[in-house]
Amino acid sequence: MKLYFAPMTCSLSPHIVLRELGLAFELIRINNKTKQTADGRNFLDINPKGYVAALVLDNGEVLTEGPAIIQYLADLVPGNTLAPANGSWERVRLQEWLNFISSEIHSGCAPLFNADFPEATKTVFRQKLFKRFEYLSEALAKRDYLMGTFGLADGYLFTVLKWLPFFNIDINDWPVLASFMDRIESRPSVQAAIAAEEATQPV
Ligand SMILES: N[C@@H](CCC(=O)N[C@@H](CS)C(=O)NCC(=O)O)C(=O)O
Repeated sequence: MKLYFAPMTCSLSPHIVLRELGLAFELIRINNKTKQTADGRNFLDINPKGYVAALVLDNGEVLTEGPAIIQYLADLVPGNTLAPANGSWERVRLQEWLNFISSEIHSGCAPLFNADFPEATKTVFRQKLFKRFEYLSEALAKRDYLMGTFGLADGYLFTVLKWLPFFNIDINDWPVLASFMDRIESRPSVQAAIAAEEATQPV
């Protein structure tokens, strides 16, 4: 399998999952501006949507969309603890979290990266995000991980909350979330993924 990624973007989430599961994979960096890949291709030929992450399977199939990729990976390893069994009620709960992270936090952060938006507009998006952080704080005050034990949703949430310093948002304003971030960052898979991304050469 090949994971096309850009450092510290949402592709960190499937990268963490690959390492948690001990799956063999090749990590290929892309330049998200030029869409050139480190293996000499035009990324748009791999994912015409133009964004990471993209997982290329050994049979040539290309899978995109972070929540789909990480569930596919977890299902490759039966009995793993990252995702409840497909078809179970608990799996639906996981999908509820993944959708929340994708649509409310990941997409909620996107406008804050946009240099063309005026500060007043960004404040509206910030306030909406803060409401979501309150909700997450309440959930994580009751348990260390979103589904009780470490799993797919935690790696994804960690990935998107890691962007907050770019927006001058201090995670310490939500102490429960700050502890969550420390907990996830201490995992060997997470440290290895971050180090491996940092060690790649710019394209
Ligand atoms: N819906 C996609 C969104 C992926 C996405 O937002 N990727 C960003 C990085 S976090 C990206 O590569 N943006 C570059 C672009 O859109 O040109 C998913 O959930 O995987």
